[in-house]
Amino acid sequence: TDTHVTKRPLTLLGLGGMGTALARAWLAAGHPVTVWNRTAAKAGALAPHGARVAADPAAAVAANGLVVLCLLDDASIAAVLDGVDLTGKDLVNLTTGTPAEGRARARWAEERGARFVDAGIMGTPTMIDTPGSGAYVFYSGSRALFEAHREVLEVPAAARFVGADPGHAALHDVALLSAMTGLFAGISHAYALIEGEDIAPGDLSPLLSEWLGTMGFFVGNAAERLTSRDFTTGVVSNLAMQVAASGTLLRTAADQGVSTELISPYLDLMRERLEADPARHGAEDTVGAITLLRR
Ligand code: FVH
Repeated sequence: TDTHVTKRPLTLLGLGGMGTALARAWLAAGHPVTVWNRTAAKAGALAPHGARVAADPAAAVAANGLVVLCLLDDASIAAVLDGVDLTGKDLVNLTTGTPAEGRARARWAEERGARFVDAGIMGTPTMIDTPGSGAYVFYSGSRALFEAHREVLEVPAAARFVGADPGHAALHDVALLSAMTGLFAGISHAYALIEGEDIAPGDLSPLLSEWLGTMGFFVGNAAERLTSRDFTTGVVSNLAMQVAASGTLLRTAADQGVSTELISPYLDLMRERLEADPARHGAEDTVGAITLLRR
């Protein structure tokens, strides 16, 4: 059988690095894909791979019921789709945005007669359609839309539906990216400490990887304590000790001539929690400091 007539068609708006990787994945899987991109050459480059190139966003949207957006940001969605008839369309927004933008975009789509899911891509273009890469996509919003197109959506990367609130895909995305940012900050500080010493970055690298893997227990520990609100039972390394030990981190940085700007905010938060009630919080797990962040 000809897979091109049995696979479900879709439209993709936005052919940057990520959009092009997605288009190639759907085309390789035999889905008819109609594409449009502001810079026409990027759309033209996909024609030899089987893409149908639309002349403008309106024509691209009119071509199929399923319309996928992979643009730079929320503002570019407005620039591309304002004035385009979205009645009866199923919009899947793979453009990275904030939870508030996801919710506002869902209302905007509903007002125009379209169903909507927002999404957050956890992966880079090179991880798309690459078995074992670990890439996946968070989706939230219309479950009916998601279930109707699940098979198509799972072609480029695995799909994880995280609820009916259209802001929750972005919230999951940003939560994970924020954790990654702190992790990268800590790793950057560690490498800065050894610069100029007779320790090769390549020698520290496996030690860092191993240590961060071991310390990954903090993720589950924090979840359990934030759920139970019990910061005291079974504490292994208490806050008083951690704050005292943080002096060693700060003095070592000073001795090595390294700025503490990447690690100080977290150390300051632990100290603030301790100083609020040393007798009580000193014996707690450091997870309690998280409660100070919602100010
Ligand atoms: N690339 C990555 O590693 C990350 C992985 C996680 C998800 N992000 C998000 O995915 C969205 C698209 O990212 P991208 O990598 O494709 O980004 P670019 O290569 O910069 O392409 C941007 C596309 O958006 C078009 N565009 C921008 N502004 C406008 C506008 N005002 N009107 C119409 N189109 C616009 C741009 O068109 P052109 O420059 O080729 O003409 C590209 O198609 C993004 O949200 C990431 O945060 C990627």
